[in-house]
Amino acid sequence: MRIDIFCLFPEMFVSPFNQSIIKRAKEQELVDIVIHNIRDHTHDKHHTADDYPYGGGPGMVLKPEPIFEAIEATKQQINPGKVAIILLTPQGRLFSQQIAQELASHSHLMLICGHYEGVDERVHEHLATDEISIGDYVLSGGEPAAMVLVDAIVRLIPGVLGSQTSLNNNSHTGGLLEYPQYTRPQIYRGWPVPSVLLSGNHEEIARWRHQEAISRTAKRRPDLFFEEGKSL
Ligand code: 6GU
Repeated sequence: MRIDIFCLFPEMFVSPFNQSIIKRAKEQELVDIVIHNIRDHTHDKHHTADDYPYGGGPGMVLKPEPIFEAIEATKQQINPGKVAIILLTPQGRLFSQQIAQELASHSHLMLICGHYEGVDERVHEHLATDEISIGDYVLSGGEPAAMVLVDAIVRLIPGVLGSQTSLNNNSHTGGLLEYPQYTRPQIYRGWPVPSVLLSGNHEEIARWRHQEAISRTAKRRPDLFFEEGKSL
């Protein structure tokens, strides 16, 4: 998979993309992540990427030209296959495990990080093919949201994680939160590991874990039970 990210602060990605799973996925050439500075596609002396909003009001708006030109220049370099052009914005559809799975099946993603009061509406209307938000709160820019998407998507690319089972047992994959996990020591500060986990009875253990996942989800995230089309 190839992922191009278009943003104003490319350096923000350096450390997060050079650690852990994403670092390994890049080294194994399972993903190629290219960061672009939108400012490199401005033409004026001051490399202006933003401007005042028409009609007045507070803040600045990202100009359309450098964003269109950055995306078009990159599209030309790469074989003209299907690419999802995703604008990161608090106005987008809410990111979820299901959307991560959907995006993981693409061979090429382009992520545009919004900033300031917003992005010129023509980017929304005529360039982006999708708009995504990572939650109902305001970030000062789309870069952290792009990191969240990349992390959630890259770990789903076949071969990136060690075992497929660690993919399937996670919170949200099956519409439930994950069951509680324990490791050694067996008793820590007087708090014991549930005895069923020491029993060696795999059927019992699976049943206990499923029950825990259900009761935990009901208690902490009752909304997950009432998602459309969901049944337990
Ligand atoms: Cl994608 N961008 C910004 N600026 N704020 C957000 C967001 C995105 N998702 C949630 N809040």
